[in-house]
Amino acid sequence: MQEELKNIENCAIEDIKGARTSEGIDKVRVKYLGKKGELTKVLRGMGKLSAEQRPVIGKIANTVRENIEGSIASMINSIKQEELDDRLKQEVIDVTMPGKKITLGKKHPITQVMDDLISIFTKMGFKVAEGPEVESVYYNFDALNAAKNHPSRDMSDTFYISDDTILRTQTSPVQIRTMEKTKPPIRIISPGRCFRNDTPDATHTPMFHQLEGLVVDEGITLGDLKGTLEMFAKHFFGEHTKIKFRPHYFPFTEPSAEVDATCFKCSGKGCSLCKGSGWIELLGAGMVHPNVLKNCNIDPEVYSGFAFGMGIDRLAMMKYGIDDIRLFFENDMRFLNQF
Ligand code: FA5
Repeated sequence: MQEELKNIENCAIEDIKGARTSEGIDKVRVKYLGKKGELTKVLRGMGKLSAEQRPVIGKIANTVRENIEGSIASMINSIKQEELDDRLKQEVIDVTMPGKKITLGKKHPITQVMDDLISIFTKMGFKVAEGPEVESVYYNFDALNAAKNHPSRDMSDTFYISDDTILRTQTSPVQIRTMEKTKPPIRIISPGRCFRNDTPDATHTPMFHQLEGLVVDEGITLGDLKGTLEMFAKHFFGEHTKIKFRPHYFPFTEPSAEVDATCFKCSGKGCSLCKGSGWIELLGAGMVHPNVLKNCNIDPEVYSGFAFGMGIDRLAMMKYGIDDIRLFFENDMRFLNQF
């Protein structure tokens, strides 16, 4: 039995040396010291030994167990150390390596101009309203007092999705949606995308951006419209900017006007940007037509209002001196990075 115990110890030590992982060591422990392990089996046979032999063999068996346990413990320590060394090697950070360049994104120039406009008008007390880009013919034309035969309704000007659904051609439908939901006093702006079946050229793209403005209250006059737009032009283009109204026609305003500002490049003297006139066209505007107020259940005898709509892309062109609107939408980073 003594022989057998020595043999078990030698085999266990060999197995321990051969185990390279924590799991391997565990298997060895079970193989020799587990319930059905080799050493346990031998110890169970000790009952058959004589009274003199039992303490001698018991002592040897204990020493064998202690030796096996000791080897297992020291092997576990060295395996853990190896595993830690491996991990540290893998996770090592070389602080001398060149860093990865993180390129910061920025807002598209149109979005920057839109943010500027929102900031100017919200300081004047306007709230921002939104409307859908896929719009009904009712909100885009009918409720805005557009005659059934108005040329803008034509397939050649408007993208039709079905007979009564279109991509909105202007932000003006937000006027109706706002007046249906809110009763005066109303003071909103609404920036957003618009779509027209226009052939792309230096000043037209089929998708572009407008900013709508609407004010409705008791006693609103053309003077309020003029004051508001003058304030806007001075903030956007500079303190010395002047504006002028030219009579125009829009179905949803009466009277209607196109509004020009003194050219910010030459201060009204005349240059290549304003084609020598000293003026640059800014936007369309006018007093809200009584029919439009009636369509929204607002009494035109009590309330009056003004509205305006400007092309944001054209304003961005003026502000940055860009002579072709298409540049904004070609996604050329050499162009966009300049803003
Ligand atoms: C309108 O769309 C009116 N809804 C504006 C308005 C609102 C008038 C409220 C009165 C009261 P107009 O069709 O002129 O108006 O368009 C307004 C602006 O949108 C133009 O001055 C121009 O800056 C811009 N615009 C129109 N079509 C295009 C296009 N294809 N590409 C780029 N900008 C465009």
